[in-house]
Amino acid sequence: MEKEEKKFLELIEKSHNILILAHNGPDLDAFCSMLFAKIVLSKMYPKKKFIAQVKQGPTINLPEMNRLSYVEKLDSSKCDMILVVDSGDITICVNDDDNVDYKTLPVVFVDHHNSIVNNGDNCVLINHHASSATEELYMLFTRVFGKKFKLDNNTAKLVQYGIVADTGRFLYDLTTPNTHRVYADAMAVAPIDLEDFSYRNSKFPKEAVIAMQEYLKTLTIVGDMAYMYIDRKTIDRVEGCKKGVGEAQSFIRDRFLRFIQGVHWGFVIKPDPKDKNGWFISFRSTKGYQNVREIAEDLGGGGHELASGVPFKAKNLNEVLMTTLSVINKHCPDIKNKKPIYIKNKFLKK
Ligand SMILES: [Mn+2]
Repeated sequence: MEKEEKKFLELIEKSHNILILAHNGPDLDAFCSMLFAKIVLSKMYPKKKFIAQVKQGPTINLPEMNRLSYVEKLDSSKCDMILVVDSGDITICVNDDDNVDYKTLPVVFVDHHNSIVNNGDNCVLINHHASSATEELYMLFTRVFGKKFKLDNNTAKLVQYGIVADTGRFLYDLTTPNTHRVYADAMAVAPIDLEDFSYRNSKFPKEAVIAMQEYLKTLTIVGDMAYMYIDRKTIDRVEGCKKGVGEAQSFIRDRFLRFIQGVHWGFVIKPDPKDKNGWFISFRSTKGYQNVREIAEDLGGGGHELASGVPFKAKNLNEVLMTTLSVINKHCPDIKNKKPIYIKNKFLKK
């Protein structure tokens, strides 16, 4: 057992009420790992209370999701320990108006992301860079509880959902042989219906269609790159646009942009709703094509070779677009010499 794991057990044994948290705007792996932790730890320590607080629920039905505690503000006042899953950074889990005393209470993080943040001396970090927080927790429980830890039908399903969600059905590089081994263990207990899950998990709200239409109007293809954007003015002008803009952006970015024949990479732009001079540029690419991390870094952002992003400050969309295109031209000389095809680009015609 590693010293962090020993510390984790020591802290739980000393505590009575343990608050379980995940990052803001939790994704499926965050919900699954919160529930997984709560169910397993409650069974191991029946006299202790484990409270998994959330402000919103998951978008699909998960086993035992009624065991999440819905709150308006996160509150640690009745707790003597905090367990954070699927994040290694407390500041993305707790907002200023929450009542979480993470500066004095002991905090244990069970995370799998690459970014390592120093949260303070009262914090313990367990992170082996697994595919998902659920895989990370499964390995942790196996190591610290040994044979006493056993999956039941519900926890087996949570493990599978978490892994499938974070690996995109085993497509992403973070899938390892161990990910498959853990998945197989869980599947042997109670398999989930992967087909049905993927179908439900790819749904988007009706409202997103309005913003999607606005994105599509701006589609521009230059060589093997494509881009789309939405302006603040459009969001304000077009009725119903605001509500679905976030979902529309992820759909356009992840499921449309690179799927146009001849297009292998590109970017989408959207305004930051909290800052009138703030914008987000998101790049996506396909293996074997453009390294979009270099471009994002040059614009002041970062990320991975095939998925990167930039928070950008500019007075208007034109400035964001022109800066982005000039950085792209610098990195990709062939793009520079290609003539853009505007699908319906009112913005540039002006
Ligand atoms: Mn995760």
